[in-house]
Amino acid sequence: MEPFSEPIYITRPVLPDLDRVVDRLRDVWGSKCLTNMGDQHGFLERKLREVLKVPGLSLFNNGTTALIAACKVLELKGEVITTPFTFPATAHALVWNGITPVFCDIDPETLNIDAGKIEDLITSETTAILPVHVFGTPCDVGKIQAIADQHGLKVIYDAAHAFGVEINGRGIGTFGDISMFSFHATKLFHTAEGGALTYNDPGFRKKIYYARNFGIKNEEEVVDIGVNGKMNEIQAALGVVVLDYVEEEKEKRKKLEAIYRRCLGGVEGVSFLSEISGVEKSYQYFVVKIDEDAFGVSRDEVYEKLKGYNVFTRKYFYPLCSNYSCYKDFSSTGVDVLPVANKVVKQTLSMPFYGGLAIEDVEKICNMVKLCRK
Ligand code: T4K
Repeated sequence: MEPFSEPIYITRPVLPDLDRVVDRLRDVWGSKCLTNMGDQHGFLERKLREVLKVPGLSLFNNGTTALIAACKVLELKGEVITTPFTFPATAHALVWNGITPVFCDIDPETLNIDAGKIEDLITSETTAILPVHVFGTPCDVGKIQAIADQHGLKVIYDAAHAFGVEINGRGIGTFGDISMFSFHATKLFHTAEGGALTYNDPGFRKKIYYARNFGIKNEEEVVDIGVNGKMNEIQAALGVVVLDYVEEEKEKRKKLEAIYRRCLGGVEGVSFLSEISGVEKSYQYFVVKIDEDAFGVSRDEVYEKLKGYNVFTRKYFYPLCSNYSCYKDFSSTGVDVLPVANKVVKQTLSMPFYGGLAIEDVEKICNMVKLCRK
C-alpha cells in the first residue's frame, strides 16, 4: 500500500478562521491590555464556566502550572496517591510541592487508577488522591470520593484530557476538590498553551488568584507565595474563537471514531477502551490496545511499521512515570507492585484523531494496521 504523501500525526490543532482571530486581537490591541486578567480573560472564564458546567473556574498559562498551584492551594504535603499511566506533569506537580507521589496500579479496561487498590496505599503521611481521567475516560469518581471522605483526604483530578466530559449531565470538573484542565494546542479546546482549575468551593477563587499571581493582594501587600501562572490576553482571545469550533470538531471526531471501530472492531488482537454508560465523551484521543499474542506483532512493531506509511502514532503513556529515571528509586515504582500498568503500557497506541482527517484517511490507516500483521 502506498504511504501517505504527507505525514499524518496523532493530532492537528483546531485552527479557526484567521480573520476571526485577528478581529478579536484588534479588541486586545484597542484595550492596550496584553495580560494580567483583562477583558478576554474574564470573558473566556465566564464562557468556560457555562460550557464545562462548573461553578468555579480560574484560567492559567498552562495545565502544569495549574496543577502545581492546586496542590499548593489545598496545602498538600507528605504522600499523594496517583497513577503511573499519565503524562510526566501529573507526578512532577507533586514533587514541585515537596510531595512524594505514591503510584497505584491501574484498571486494565479504563486505564485509570484502580480505585480498589487505593486504600492499601494509604499511610499516616497520605494527604490526597490525584487520579487522571486518562484519555478522557472518567475515573470511578464515586468510589474515590468515598475513600477520600473515609480517610480525610483531598481529591484533585487531572482532567487534562476531559474537556466537555459529563457523567449523567454533570460536568466532570465538579468532582473532587479541584480539577485541572489543559488547553494545550493538542487538546480539543485550546489556547495554544493554557489551562484551568475548576472547583465547587467559592473560597478557592481568591486562594487560586494569589497562587497564580505572585500572591499579590494590592500594590502594598503580598500575602502568599504565588507563581506567575496567568493566561495572557492573546491566549484568551484565541480561546474565545476556538470555543466556537469545538462542537463541530467533536462531530467530525465522532464520525472518525465510528470508522475506526467499524474497520478494526473485528480484528483479532486489537481492542478498544471501555465505554461507560451515561458519559458524554471528550473525543480527545482514540486509543487501541494491541495484544501481541493474538495480533501476531507487538504494539512497537505496529508503531514502527506505520511510520513507514508516513503515519506517526504515539505510545502514550510509555514509559510509565514509575519507570522514569527520576522516579524509579521511589518505593511504589516496582514492576511487581504495578503489574497491570506495566503490561498495558506495552499495548496502547494513540491513533491519528482530528477533524482534518478524511474518512478515507482513517479507512486507509486501518488497512495499514491490518497489513502490519506477519
Ligand atoms: N496531565 C496530563 C494527563 C497531560 O496529558 C498533560 C499534557 C498535562 C497534565 C499537562 O498539561 P499542559 O501543561 O501541557 O497544559 C503533548 C502536549 O504537549 C501535552 O500538553 C499533552 N499532555 C501530551 C499528552 O501531549 P507531546 O510531547 O506528546 O506533544 P508533541 O509536541 O509531540 O505533539 C504531538 C503531535 O501533535 C505532534 O506529533 C504533531 C501535533 N502537533 C503538536 C503541536 C504542539 C501539531 O500539529 N501542532 C502543534 O502545535 O505532549
